Amino acid sequence: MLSDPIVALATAPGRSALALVRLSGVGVFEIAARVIDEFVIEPARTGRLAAFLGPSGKAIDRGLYFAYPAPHSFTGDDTVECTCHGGLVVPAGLVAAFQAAGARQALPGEFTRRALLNGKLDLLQAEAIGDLIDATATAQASTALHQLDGALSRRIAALRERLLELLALLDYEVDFPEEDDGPISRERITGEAEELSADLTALLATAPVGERLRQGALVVLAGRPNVGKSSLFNALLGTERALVTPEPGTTRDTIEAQVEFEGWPVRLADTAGLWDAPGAIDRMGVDVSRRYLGAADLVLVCVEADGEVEADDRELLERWPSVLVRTKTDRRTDGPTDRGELSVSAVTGQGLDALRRAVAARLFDSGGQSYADLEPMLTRERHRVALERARYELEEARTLLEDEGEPVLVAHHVRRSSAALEELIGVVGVEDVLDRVFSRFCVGK
Ligand SMILES: Nc1nc2c(ncn2[C@@H]2O[C@H](COP(=O)(O)OP(=O)(O)O)[C@@H](O)[C@H]2O)c(=O)[nH]1
Ligand SMILES: [Mg+2]
Repeated sequence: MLSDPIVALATAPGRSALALVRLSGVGVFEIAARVIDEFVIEPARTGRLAAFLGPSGKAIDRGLYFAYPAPHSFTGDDTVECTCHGGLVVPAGLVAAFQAAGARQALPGEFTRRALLNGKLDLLQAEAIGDLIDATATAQASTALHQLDGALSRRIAALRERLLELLALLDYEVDFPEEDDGPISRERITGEAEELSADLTALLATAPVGERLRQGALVVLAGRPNVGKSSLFNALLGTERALVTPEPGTTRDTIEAQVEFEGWPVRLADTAGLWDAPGAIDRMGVDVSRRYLGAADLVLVCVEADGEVEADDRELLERWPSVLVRTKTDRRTDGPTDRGELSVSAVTGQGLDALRRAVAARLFDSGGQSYADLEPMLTRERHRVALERARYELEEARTLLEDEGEPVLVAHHVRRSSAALEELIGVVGVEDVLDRVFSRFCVGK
């Protein structure tokens, strides 16, 4: 049912000072009155201290509750939130009491889904809630918050509005075809279509960095054995994750870890590197390295400070998006390294901050300006695919316009372009899109 009463623990289960239990749907105030001692709705949205009672009337806990009469709640339906003590017993007991009183356990993302159906937020904002919760780096969180705030939604809505205006101009031409140079000139229509197409393209250009930002950029350490890749990996992580020995070929499997460079999300990978491996296992390690190189957003090609950049290294530098990193600078005796080269020591920590800064800038900056300042950004494949479809349909319309095609046909493509944007925001209830988006949510969201 669309708004039957649902209940869930909104905070992470386990040991904690407090926990939040959320109840929403039609009839939740009656259900709340069976569990919360002396429950009152008014004054709304105001915390009141009360005893929470189990089905037998025995107290489960004492805590605060808030009543949110519709439509002034997160979901848009009548809602009650209870703050109780944390841990394994009390929150579970409270959820069970609400279930015994007539609510059902919520499905993953069901609260947010209702908020969407009640027009409290759109699909882009709903996704942003998930991204904000899943963020591991500050830049991810601020982008998600911006999207939750409606920045991307407003941009998409404005584009859609202009497509609808274009449609109105075309309709006018359908209705009054004889007015050759009537109030609306063809130039005006083609000019507007061209501008719109350019704006769609500009927004699409944010997708690579936006998706990289949401998922974390993959940075791969590569280079010949023993140049200090694993040591650098550990130093950047601040823990001894990868094994380090003076023996070549210590690293076989690729190890990946989530780190933050200057607030930006990076997935750092330590590889075996590419080399003429003697044994079967070593060769498997080299194969894995190769796959990682193919997926990398940036490859750090490591060469010892007093070593030569050899043919293998040069090949890596030419083939992949990469930077040369000079390692073990503490051992170098003959003065500073070449300017513009990154040089680090895993032993002294020298150059690590500069490396983090340079990598973050390379991955997330554009001409000195951080991509995050050029918000809003497309952060998901779903966004990119929808926008590509919108642009494709608009291009079809433009081709027809140039060929003096039928305005009805042109309008058809403009309408499809606008429909792609509507699906993106969730204006039209495309159930399977909703299912896909919400299946990744946790219960209580
Ligand atoms: N002096 C010095 N030795 C290092 C440094 N980084 C790595 N090493 C040494 O170089 C050897 C190989 O290091 P390792 O990280 O396993 O290299 P990998 O094979 O490229 O992963 C080990 O004996 C390390 O102790 C460094 O910054 N300074
Ligand atoms: Mg290693």
